[in-house]
Amino acid sequence: MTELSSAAASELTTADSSSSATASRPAPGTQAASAGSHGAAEYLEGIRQSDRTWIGKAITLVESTKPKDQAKAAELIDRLLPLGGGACRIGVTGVPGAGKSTLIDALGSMVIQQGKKVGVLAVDPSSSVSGGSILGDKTRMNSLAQNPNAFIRPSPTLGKLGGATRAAREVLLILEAAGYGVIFVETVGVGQSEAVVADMVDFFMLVLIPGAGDELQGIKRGVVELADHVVVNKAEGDNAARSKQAAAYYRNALKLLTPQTQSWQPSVSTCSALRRTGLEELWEAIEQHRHQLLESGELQSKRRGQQVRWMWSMVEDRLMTALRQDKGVASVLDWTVRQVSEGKMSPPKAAASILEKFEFKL
Ligand SMILES: Nc1nc2c(ncn2[C@@H]2O[C@H](COP(=O)(O)OP(=O)(O)O)[C@@H](O)[C@H]2O)c(=O)[nH]1
Ligand SMILES: [Mg+2]
Repeated sequence: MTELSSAAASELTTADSSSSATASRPAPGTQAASAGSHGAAEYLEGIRQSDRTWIGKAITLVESTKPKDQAKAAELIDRLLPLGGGACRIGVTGVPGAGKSTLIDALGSMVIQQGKKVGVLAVDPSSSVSGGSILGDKTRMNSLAQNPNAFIRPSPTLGKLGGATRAAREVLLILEAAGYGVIFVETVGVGQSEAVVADMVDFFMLVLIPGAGDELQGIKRGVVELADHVVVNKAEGDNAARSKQAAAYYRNALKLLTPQTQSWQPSVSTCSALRRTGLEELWEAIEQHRHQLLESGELQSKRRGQQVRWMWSMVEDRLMTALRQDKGVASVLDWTVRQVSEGKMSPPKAAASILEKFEFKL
């Protein structure tokens, strides 16, 4: 197995971490006041010390929709950026029931035994509707939930994907700055969430189960194209042979696609998350991928691209939030929507009249 050297890891950080040290260094946990009254420096120090209480508080802060909290969160993120970048970020997608959480639990436990700390977050656009999946995930990650070297954080969606994206990226950075060397981001294969998650991780894997006949059941082709690795799970007992067939099918299918990165041809393996078999091979693929992309410089350029897209998604997010809150826009919105739906006004004209009313202020 290739171990990521610390020099290579620090190559990925965007700035000199010594410049991020803050003037005030209060002892974490000694502040009695409410979370809202803390300064960014206090959060920063707590995170640097990997204090779970402070990590939790910081996550609550970045997930907050209050403008005051958002300003503080932005400052915190600014200070955290130089501390981040060292973790191996792994995205995990697949249909509900494929075994993603079970696999993260098994793989996470394995890498903790190698001396690493593991963070897990979930981006689940359906949880605002179903409300129950978060609890489900926790019960499926029994080993990690009890492990002091693991931090599991289900990410609330704030009702829309944009909000989930923003918070998830920031939570990832908090965990990374707190010294979590391996971070898993789980997402269900719904809507655009896979693409969003693929754009915040280094390695994106698709978890499949050997399907009856149609190997592409429930999986959109676009998701396969995003994958750096396809793992066929539940490959045990009666399923073992079918899993091998499915793996062979995907090996061929992936050869026909243009790889996302020049230095990595997507790989395929089988495993049983339940029996904990095939995990070494899977981890080997993750490390190999990391090694190749570091060597070629593609990991750095990939992350640079992600940072720029993160910026644009925040711009879009804030513009849309401001637009929805704008009084002038609100005064014409319902009427305009009705005009368009009744065919009395063209969509371009309606868009223009909404934007005319919009007065953007930060
Ligand atoms: N037989 C078998 N069942 C598994 C395996 N991995 C997960 N499961 C089961 O599949 C169900 C869904 O697992 P879960 O991890 O919650 O799937 P997720 O929705 O993709 O996160 C649970 O009942 C698991 O126990 C496996 O390797 N073999
Ligand atoms: Mg799950």
